[in-house]
Amino acid sequence: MAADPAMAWVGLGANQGDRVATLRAAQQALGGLPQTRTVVRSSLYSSVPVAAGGPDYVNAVVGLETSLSPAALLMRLQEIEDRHGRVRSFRNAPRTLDLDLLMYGDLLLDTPELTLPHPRAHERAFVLVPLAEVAPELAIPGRGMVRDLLACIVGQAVDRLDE
Ligand code: PH2
Ligand code: MG
Ligand code: MG
Repeated sequence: MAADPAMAWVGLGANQGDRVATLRAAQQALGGLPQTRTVVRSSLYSSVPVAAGGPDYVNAVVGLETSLSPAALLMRLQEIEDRHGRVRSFRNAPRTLDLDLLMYGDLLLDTPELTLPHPRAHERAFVLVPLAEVAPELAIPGRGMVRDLLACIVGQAVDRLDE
């Protein structure tokens, strides 16, 4: 039985390898997932690592309409990360591809595998700037509207890449 589709938001990041090519390939792969279609994609942005080391990150967000469950979608995200050579070494280690499930509809979830909304999305400009480009009035459940959250952040420069 097909579930009602939900709007899921995925944050994409990379700070190793050909970051732009990887993010573009990942955007394609997300749109190609079963029972899923891409609703909106942000531009790509660069920023220095927050609470982490290594080269600058390239980040973006994608809005998906999906009938995959949160757990099934998370598994698919990890498969795409793995196909792009993701190595899981230490927390916040530099990575070829990071696909974070930021939100799944209005769902609030706190399990060892998955916390929704993403526990740090509301305080990170590298998530909020691309979200504000495509969905400034989106509410992050329990946190507030993207535009308002972004207005509260100081000192996290995020630059849009020319495409
Ligand atoms: N991801 C992290 C840690 N720090 N900093 C930026 N600028 N962009 C990221 O995607 C990022 C980060 C852990 O996933
Ligand atoms: Mg992350
Ligand atoms: Mg991650």
